[in-house]
Amino acid sequence: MSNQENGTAVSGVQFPQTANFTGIFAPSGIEADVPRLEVIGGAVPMDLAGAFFRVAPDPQFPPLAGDDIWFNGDGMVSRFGFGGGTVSLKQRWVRTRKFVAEREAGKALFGAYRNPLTDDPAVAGMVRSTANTNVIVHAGKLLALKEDSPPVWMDPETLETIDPAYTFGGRMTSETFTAHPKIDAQTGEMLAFGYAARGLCTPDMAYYVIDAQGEIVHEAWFELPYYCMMHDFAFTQDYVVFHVVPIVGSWERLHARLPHFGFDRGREVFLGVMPRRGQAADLRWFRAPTCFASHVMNAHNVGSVIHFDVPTAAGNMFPFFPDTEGAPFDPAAAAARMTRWTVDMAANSDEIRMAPLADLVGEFPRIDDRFAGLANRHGWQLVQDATKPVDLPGMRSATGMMMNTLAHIDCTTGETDTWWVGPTSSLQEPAFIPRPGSTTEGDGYLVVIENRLAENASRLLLFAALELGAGPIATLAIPFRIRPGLHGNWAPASALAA
Ligand code: V55
Ligand code: FE
Repeated sequence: MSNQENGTAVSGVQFPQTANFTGIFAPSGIEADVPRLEVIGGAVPMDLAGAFFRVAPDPQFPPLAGDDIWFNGDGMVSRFGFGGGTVSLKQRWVRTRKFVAEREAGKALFGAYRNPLTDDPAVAGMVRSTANTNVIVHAGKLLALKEDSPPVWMDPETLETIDPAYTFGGRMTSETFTAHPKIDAQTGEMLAFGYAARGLCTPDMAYYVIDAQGEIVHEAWFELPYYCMMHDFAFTQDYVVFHVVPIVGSWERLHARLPHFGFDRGREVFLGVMPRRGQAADLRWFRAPTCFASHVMNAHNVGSVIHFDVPTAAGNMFPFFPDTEGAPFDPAAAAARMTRWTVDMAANSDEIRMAPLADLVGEFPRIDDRFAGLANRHGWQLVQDATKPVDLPGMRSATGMMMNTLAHIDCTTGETDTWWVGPTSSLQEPAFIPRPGSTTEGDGYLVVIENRLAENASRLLLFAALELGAGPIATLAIPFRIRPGLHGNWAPASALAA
């Protein structure tokens, strides 16, 4: 239960006393096996069987450069195992090539986020994955993902790392694989892409269809309008949809030791649409004036018309990837609201139409994943409700990444239902858990980690997914602090046994 296992002492670790390494962002470094979390309120449904996996950046060593961004920490995977009304917790660092090399050296060898020019020459050419962005089960494998590298294959029961650079039996020739692959519940297929697929800062994209058995059965290669952070995408029954937003990067930036990415307000936004089994020649680009969108809620098509639902902001959401022209970060422009982007493959126009779906400010949208690619009625997301008080030293309102509210959106009416976590906590991204035996959209639960900021502690909360306002149906204490994470997914017991 420490970062000293396997005999290599990690002593004298001293992290920088910067905002990225203190308070809620203090590294955790805790690998743990907790057989049963204490239920301190409500009850966990007896029939819930499966696991909620999530991952957080959690640096093993102090950074080479003296400070570092949150996005660059080593992936630490948490596995909340549900069964018989109890929840266990297992937490392990992913044994990436980076993690193993640095543990052997007893210090950091890799430098700045996505800048190999800042690495120790000893690791030149090594896969740089931190595997810190998402974890998802497909075809019996737990994949820990970082969008600059191939997946890391882990055992979904033990969290043992099996292959630190999994290439689907050599079939994947892209150098990278997205952290946001999508699973089509109707077919069991996983749809995915890699950008910078032929090397860092290249505009090359590879698109893959992976069947329910985990075999790559289709691929397509094409070029982006410009190199940028291709963080997420969407699919519909008939199409895949790629949004291109101006978080741009270049070798010039890397040589200048600037952050890999910066926001370029001078560039247009594009939406690429391609049939699911299409090739580059079938891909069509639509365009809109500059804006920013990251995580997609869902998409669907009605014939040739594609609806793509995504929290959309006027400007940059990431202060650590600054404006390329030096404009100061603008929190108002960073506010994202759920927006429907609509394009028509049969139209002559290449316009992207945009219309609001809800007036909440926030991010991290989720759906009942059984309805991915279909017209979903229900959506959930985190919200920054700036009207609610914050009772923490140094913080006056719910700005920045201070997600203080969980929301349900009825996409057919625009109505919302919210639950505020209180003045001393924030929330991590939720995941939807279907109620065992149910097939109706939204029939299930939301699982979410609460950051208890005043006491540096964490809890696991379970909600009835369509009754958020009623508060959690179960509250579980976690005996140590869980570092803020990015993404995670539920896998039912049947998917773990496969
Ligand atoms: C994101 C997170 C990343 C990353 C790129 O939008 C994008 C989130 C945790 O790392 O490398
Ligand atoms: Fe993400």
